[in-house]
Amino acid sequence: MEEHASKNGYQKKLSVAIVGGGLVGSLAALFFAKRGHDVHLFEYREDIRKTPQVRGRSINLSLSSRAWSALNEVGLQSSMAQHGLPMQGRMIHSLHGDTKSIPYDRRTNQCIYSVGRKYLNEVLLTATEKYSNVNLYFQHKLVSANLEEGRLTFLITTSNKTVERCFDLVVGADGAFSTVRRCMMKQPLFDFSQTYIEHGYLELCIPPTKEGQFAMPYKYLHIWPRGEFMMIALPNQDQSWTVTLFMPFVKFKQLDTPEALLKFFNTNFPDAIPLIGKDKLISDFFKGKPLPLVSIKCQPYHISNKAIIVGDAAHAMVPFYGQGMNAGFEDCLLLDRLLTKHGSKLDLVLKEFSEIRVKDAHAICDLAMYNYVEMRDLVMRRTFIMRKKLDDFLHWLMPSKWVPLYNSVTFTDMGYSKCITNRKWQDKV
Ligand code: FAD
Ligand code: EGU
Repeated sequence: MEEHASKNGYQKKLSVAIVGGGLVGSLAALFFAKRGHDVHLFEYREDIRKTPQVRGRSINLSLSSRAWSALNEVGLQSSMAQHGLPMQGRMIHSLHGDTKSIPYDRRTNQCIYSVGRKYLNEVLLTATEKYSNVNLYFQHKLVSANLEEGRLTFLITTSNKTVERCFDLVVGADGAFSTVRRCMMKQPLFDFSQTYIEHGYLELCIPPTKEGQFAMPYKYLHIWPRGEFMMIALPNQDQSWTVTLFMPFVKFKQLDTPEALLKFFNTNFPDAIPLIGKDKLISDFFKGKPLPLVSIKCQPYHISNKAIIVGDAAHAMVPFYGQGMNAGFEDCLLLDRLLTKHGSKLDLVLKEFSEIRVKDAHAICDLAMYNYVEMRDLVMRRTFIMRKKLDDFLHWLMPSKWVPLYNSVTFTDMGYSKCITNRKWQDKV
């Protein structure tokens, strides 16, 4: 077998299959390419660089520290930073239309960034093509696998033919409904659980003003918290906003006429109607259909020295912490660090990955779910706002000792489970 130099002595050159060319799969491909391995990335869909924006799946996402750390490692931090739109705080819209902003980090002015999913995916895929050791295969759908042997079977959707190939390592980055994970589930002692929440989400759009400007202050993540219903808006590069409406499916069903929809918005989000525009609200709402939100936990994340799952395939979470992609990117970074630590001893790499990652991934799944419940029940309660203010005050007083929960999740690389331990200590105080 071919060998090449690495920081950690000599490493075997591996043939690595990445299943899924979404955000996490394309980043994983970059990390393995950088190490000089033979990388083969298989994606079910067409090359997104050749297709227009599709509806469904969130159009833009918030990117924070953990994602930046990973992008930095593959040299993409600066190009993404130029493109992303910084959000320095949340802007909360009350029922009466007045707004209040709460900065993310009063002390050091750290921001989170809004980036387009499609753009980020395109940048990552294009970056992989700079490496001659990367091969991209679109319209290749994994249909079955023998993971112990690293053997994968793909359906080529353009010709309806199947191909079978063998790899040293299989990386499953095929999303919440992962086929790689389904194959892992045949293993004894594999834990799995999934929960759908009663809320679905639907995306709307606030277009730019006539003058081509943002219709709302753009350095913020905008929130309309209404207990049972909630809207969140993130800015886009073209001066528009993507607004995500979260609401129980039964409620979506009740809004079955334009009149019912307008009445609902008049009651709950009156200030959003002129921003979106009456006609556009009606047409966009009835064009789309609400999509489900699922939380998935499983363990372990690997099989011997042959297969591993990362990103949503390993841990899908509800979006109420803005951490799904951030956590998936952090998976890639951890995997890369373990490859440096253990060299070609893949059995050790994969085993330690599961050991470290399972508890942190379960922690952020729990935090996101807990936040869903909290947003639904008590967002605007006075005690909640008091807690946020006290948290921020103590953080200002002792910046290194007292770090509020959202702050440690969003702006540090502290393990997610440590963030929870930290919070429990603070709750006691
Ligand atoms: P995916 O993006 O699902 O990609 C999986 C890929 O695998 C797809 O391209 C798919 O076509 C392909 N695939 C699937 N099956 C096969 C197969 N059998 N063979 C070959 N290919 C296959 N995260 C954040 O960090 N910040 C946010 O603000 C944020 N907001 C969100 C808002 C909403 C409404 C939702 C739903 C999610 C949000 N997330 C956010 C989470 C984020 O979208 C996901 O965590 C992230 O997309 C996971 O990336 P992934 O590559 O693991 O999976
Ligand atoms: C949901 C959907 C505000 C994008 C949690 C904050 C989210 C995002 C918050 C979506 C909220 C909620 C945090 C960030 C972020 C807040 C956070 C949620 C981005 C606790 C595209 N959440 N999200 N918390 O603090 O830490 O601003 O769809 F409304 S970014 Cl639910 Cl920091």
